[in-house]
Amino acid sequence: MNKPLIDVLAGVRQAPPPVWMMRQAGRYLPEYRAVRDKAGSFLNLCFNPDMAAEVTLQPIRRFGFDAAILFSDILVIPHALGQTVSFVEGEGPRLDPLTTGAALKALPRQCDDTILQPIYETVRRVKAELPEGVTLIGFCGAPWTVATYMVAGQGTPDQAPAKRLAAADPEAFAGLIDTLVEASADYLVNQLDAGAECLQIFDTWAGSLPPEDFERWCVAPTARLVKMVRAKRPGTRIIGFPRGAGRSIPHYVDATGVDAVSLETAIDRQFAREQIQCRVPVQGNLDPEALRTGGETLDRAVDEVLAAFAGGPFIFNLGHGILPDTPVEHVERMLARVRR
Ligand code: 1CP
Repeated sequence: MNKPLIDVLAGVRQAPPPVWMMRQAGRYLPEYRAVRDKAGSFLNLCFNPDMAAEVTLQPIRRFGFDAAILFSDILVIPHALGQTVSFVEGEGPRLDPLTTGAALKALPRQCDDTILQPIYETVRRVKAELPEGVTLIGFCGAPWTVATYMVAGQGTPDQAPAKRLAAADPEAFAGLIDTLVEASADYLVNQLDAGAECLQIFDTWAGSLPPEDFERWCVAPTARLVKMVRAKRPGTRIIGFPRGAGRSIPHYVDATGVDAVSLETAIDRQFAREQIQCRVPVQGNLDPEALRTGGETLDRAVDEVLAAFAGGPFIFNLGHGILPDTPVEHVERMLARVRR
């Protein structure tokens, strides 16, 4: 049976477009909260294949999305590189910050693979249970975005700590980025071997860098990552999400070789259609805030996204992750409207 999402990634428009949501397994679902409470910590959930497979499949069962995304986090890579990582309820990730070039140079070059094995087991279990036609997406964080958390020790509004360290000791920072490229390539290849059918690279903070640094810390490392994965597993379909990169996205596409791009909410739609969708299939763009609001605001927002992009190869999705206080009925309403 054909998989609509894979067909779109190959450049073939589908009507209606395939649909999934970033962060579709998460706090807005009561069944997720039940498993999350049982797991204790967030990392326990990520590293327990029974529970991680269960929450990956929950939104597929409830809504019938066209894709499942492995339940994990971009910060399992720093964890497997030996950095202390935890998640504070209601606040987000906390890592032991790496504030000096010396601290970066002291990091191991490779992940402790035994730590990541349970994640590959999750992929195998999800794959075995996935309904026909549903695509399993593997993922990692882009080197720059992961590095911002490793240096700052938490999420930051402006990524200043990472920028500062990259400026103060570019050689050590380049070493960190290289380590992340190699570790992420291995991690993605292992996800493919366990059953992932395509990949997404999340570069949440791609938009915070000036052009030269965007080139050095986002575009070039992502290009190397894509190339390394395809050298080992030729033909792998990869979606890039350079959030905030706006008018630099056409260049990002050409330079990295990604097969598709996920679009944030704020992008100029005419630009995205004429300069991005003419190059590669696109995904995303629905405002998570409109989904939370629901009603006619949501209907209008869905229609605007469809009008802008559904004429070409397109995957319906949000411009960023679903907000935790989004009512489940709004997701049902969105799906009904996309698929009507
Ligand atoms: O149980 C909880 O409430 C924890 C919340 C949560 C969840 C559900 C975190 C903590 N991570 C996740 C899962 C997750 N994270 C997935 C699973 C698949 C999915 O359903 O989409 C994915 C793909 C991610 C990716 C991720 N983690 C990104 C990139 C995408 C994005 O949202 O920008 C980033 C930046 C992270 C770091 C992270 N992990 C968790 C939080 C709250 C954050 C952001 C923290 C911050 O910047 O302050």
